[in-house]
Amino acid sequence: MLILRPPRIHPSEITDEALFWNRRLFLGAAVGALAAAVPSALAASRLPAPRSRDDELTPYDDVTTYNNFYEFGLDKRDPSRNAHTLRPHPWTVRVEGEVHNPKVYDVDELARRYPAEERVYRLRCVEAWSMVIPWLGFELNRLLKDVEPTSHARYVAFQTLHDPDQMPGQRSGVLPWPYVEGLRLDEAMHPLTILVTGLYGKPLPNQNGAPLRLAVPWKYGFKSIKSIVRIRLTRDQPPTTWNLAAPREYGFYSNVNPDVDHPRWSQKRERRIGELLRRPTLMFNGYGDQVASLYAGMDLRRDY
Ligand SMILES: Nc1nc2c(c(=O)[nH]1)N[C@H]1C(S)=C(S)[C@@H](COP(=O)(O)O)O[C@H]1N2
Ligand SMILES: [Mo]
Repeated sequence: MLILRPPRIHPSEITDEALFWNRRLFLGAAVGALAAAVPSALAASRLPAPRSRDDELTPYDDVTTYNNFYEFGLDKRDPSRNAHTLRPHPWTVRVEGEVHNPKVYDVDELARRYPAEERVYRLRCVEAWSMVIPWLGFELNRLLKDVEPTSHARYVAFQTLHDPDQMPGQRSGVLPWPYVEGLRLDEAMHPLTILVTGLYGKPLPNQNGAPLRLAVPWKYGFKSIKSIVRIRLTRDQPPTTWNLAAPREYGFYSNVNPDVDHPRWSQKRERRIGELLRRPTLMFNGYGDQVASLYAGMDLRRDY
């Protein structure tokens, strides 16, 4: 993300705000085309897919070949080329810290315990591109309730695997390893926050963060940490990788916000992968109805 240049916005691309808000539609009715791609066992638990032309699913090929996963290189194509060295099975995830009931889960056990449902979410990268992805996963709050947070738990810290043999990019110094992320406990408990185990009705490809990654759709994509091995409940706000790398540019909250520009480029508009013209970025990535109350009274310019 550090290496990107600001997108140039041509005046002709700017949509009139009122027109845009009228056009805006929420994810709602089912899309028939997807059904064919989803095994029948999964189809039963399927949630609504986009109804709007504005939110067509990003093709599988783009979702799986245009990735950010610096453990496998910096180019968007690198993860799909290089992530075969990752061995997502067997895999364990520790859940620990300020909990009464710490656990070590095997991912297969997790999958049995929390059957996957489909969630179609917009993913908005801080680099000002976006995708619409049919994830498979389950609400993180289910796992957190299971381990019984203590009254001191206020944040949740996440950590990616640290193994340069499986993740060769960790031999470079582009970021401090392992990749870490964090949420406030109420954000982590929010029903939109999911642990992802698949996409397009299939197991999660390595380049998308197999076997388990986060999806927090109202935040910039880098909050959605991949290939998680540890989840730790904490009293204090945990460090996060991009904040460590460039604190002025990447805050802890990183809510999608068209009114708070990145110091080196605008966040007002975005390019939906597969489209030519940029579209306006929505506050909280369009999920404001559901999440704005989490930030009542906060100054989102200060807490960026
Ligand atoms: N461990 C780890 N997680 C990560 C990243 C990364 O480099 N390493 N990149 C983040 C960024 S910047 C984005 S935009 C999303 C991209 O997810 P996708 O490749 O599945 O679209 O993953 C996030 N999770
Ligand atoms: Mo990103």
